[in-house]
Amino acid sequence: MPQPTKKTTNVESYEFWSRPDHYPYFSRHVVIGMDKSIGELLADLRGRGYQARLVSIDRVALLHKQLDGLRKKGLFDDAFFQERLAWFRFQAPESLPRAQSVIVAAIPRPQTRAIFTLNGDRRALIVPPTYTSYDGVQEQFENVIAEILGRKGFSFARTMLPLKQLAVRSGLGQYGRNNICYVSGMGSFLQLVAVYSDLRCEEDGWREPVMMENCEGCELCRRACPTGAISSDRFLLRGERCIVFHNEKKGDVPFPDWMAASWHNCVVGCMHCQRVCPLNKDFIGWFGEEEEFSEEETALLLEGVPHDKVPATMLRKLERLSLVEDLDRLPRNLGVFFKETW
Ligand code: B12
Ligand code: SF4
Ligand code: SF4
Repeated sequence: MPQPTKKTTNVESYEFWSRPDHYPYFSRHVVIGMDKSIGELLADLRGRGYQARLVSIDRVALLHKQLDGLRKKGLFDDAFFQERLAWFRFQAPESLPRAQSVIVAAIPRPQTRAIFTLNGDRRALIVPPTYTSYDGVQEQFENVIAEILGRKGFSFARTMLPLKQLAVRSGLGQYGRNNICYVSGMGSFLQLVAVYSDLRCEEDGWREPVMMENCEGCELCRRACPTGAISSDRFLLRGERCIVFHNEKKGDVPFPDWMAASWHNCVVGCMHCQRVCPLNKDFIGWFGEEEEFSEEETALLLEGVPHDKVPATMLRKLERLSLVEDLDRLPRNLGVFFKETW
């Protein structure tokens, strides 16, 4: 394994992953000779607050190759891979066999907040960016794409691809040391979305994966991660150690013994490694919806109230935060915050 040539870049293979200096942090990548339709598409998306890139369909095989390479090196925990990464599909979509390109976009997303009270103990907990309206945001993007492409007689299809790798290699964003993708003007507060299209892409800004220059000499996220998921001996996240992997599991799966109750910090998900990041300082105070659950409502959630027994007003609060599908997880996930009183 080649050794990193820079002190703070502890990665498996620095030569291969090296950060090209001609890509200054958050520079706008300009594709020379970009097709007019593509230019108009990207400009239209930008006007709606999205940032997007287009890559040739041929790049999809490279996404596969990269993931497979890491797997063959034994860098993934088997159970983690099967549960979280085995569902990707790298073949051309059946509904669009003549797909020519992939459009990948970043959409700014705020955190939301849920406040719970039990026996006078009031806890304001965060629901991280992307959890609220995850599917809604993807659908909204598809509607926008349908409208823009439809005007020009083009079509699109859904993808089942690894989106961070796609976003970073397309030039849309860069990796933070915390393994999260950062995009200019959004920090890491964003949702990634992608679709196949039959828009032809002759040239794109494909590149090797890059870590942000700001991460060199910074270890704040690594030190803030209580589980060791961000480690100093490799860049790739140890997904099986990440709190998120565990608190997104079905509610009847208990947290592992090694996971201290004090490490939990969100209703679902985790914000430690994004909260401390200096590049999120403009976004960390950004909140969307906020809902407060009464003592009675909190007790119902901790008891594991089934969907059909949730009172209507409480259901609306859960819907606004997109927590209805988490009902079975809430007794476990919230229980750790009310250990003394529950
Ligand atoms: C599986 C998954 C998870 C897993 C694993 C996370 C992970 N880092 O892989 C778990 C459940 C832990 C998880 C957690 C979270 N997730 Co998640 N998750 C996904 C999912 C489904 C796939 C991600 C994936 O491909 N992982 C596989 C790894 C191998 O890919 P990768 O991280 O890009 O790794 C590459 C680099 O490590 C690179 N590499 C290897 N060595 C080196 C060395 C150097 C120097 C460099 C630069 C690169 C490099 O090679 C790898 C392969 O290409 C995507 C949705 C999707 N369809 O893609 C959402 C997604 C990645 N998740 C998302 C979010 C928001 C989160 C959380 C922030 C949620 C939260 N707040 O709780 C956390 C973040 C945890 C973290 N620190 O990474 C967003 C990320 C948005 C963003 N800004 O990046 C996504 C894209 C969903 C979305 N549609 O927006 N997630
Ligand atoms: S805290 Fe932010 S800037 Fe620092 S290493 Fe982590 S991702 Fe990079
Ligand atoms: S999301 Fe939490 S557990 Fe996962 S890497 Fe970040 S700080 Fe660590």
